[in-house]
Amino acid sequence: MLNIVLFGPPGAGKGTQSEKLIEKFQLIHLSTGDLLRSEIAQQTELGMQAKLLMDKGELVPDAVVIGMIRSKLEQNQEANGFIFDGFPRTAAQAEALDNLLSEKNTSINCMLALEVDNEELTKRLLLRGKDSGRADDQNEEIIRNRIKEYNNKTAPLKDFYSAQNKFHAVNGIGSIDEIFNALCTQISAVYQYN
Ligand code: B4P
Repeated sequence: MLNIVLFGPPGAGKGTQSEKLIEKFQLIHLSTGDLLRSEIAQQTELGMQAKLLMDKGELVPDAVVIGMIRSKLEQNQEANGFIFDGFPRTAAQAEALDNLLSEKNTSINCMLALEVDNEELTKRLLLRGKDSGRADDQNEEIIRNRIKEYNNKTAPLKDFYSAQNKFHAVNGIGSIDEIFNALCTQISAVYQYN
């Protein structure tokens, strides 16, 4: 199996690059942001509670996102592997993911971190906000809060994966294809493929 954590601040290009990686490596895409937005669209109880936090740029409780990932792993027992996009975002989520995968006799192969500066992130998200309608992309103050949440709670996960020798940084500025090629080069260093 090939299991990749795609990491980076909001707007770094995780969703964009995930789409290309799942096609090339035939992986299942697990984006907690997409899963939460789908709950919101269906107006479930979970979705309505998550929306209150997401609209402010805050993280949703660990138990909620861990539960969503657990059930997706169970629904995809025969997968070649997974791309975890936007998950884990806290130390508790990273530990839970290691445990869930070890129950399935597998593990994370690598964490690929897209590096993009704050000015570029804000520019990209405000641009997406113009046509996506996403409340969390509309306003600079909310975007700054998302970046703050990332720096406080998510960025420390670099150390968690570095300690396992799984952390690899990739420049997230450039064309989508250039960044994709750089990600594939990193994957080929840890995983044999044709
Ligand atoms: P996510 O949906 O994960 O949102 P994101 O971080 O903003 O998305 P992403 O980084 O994938 O955006 P992309 O670069 O593709 O999370 C939203 C919210 O959900 C969180 O704030 C939180 O509240 C909640 N949540 C999700 N997961 C959670 C978890 N595990 N725990 C707790 N809460 C959780 O796209 C950005 C834009 O950049 C696009 O418009 C794209 O076209 C553009 N772009 C991409 N690559 C580019 C490039 N190379 N050059 C120029 N533009 C580029």
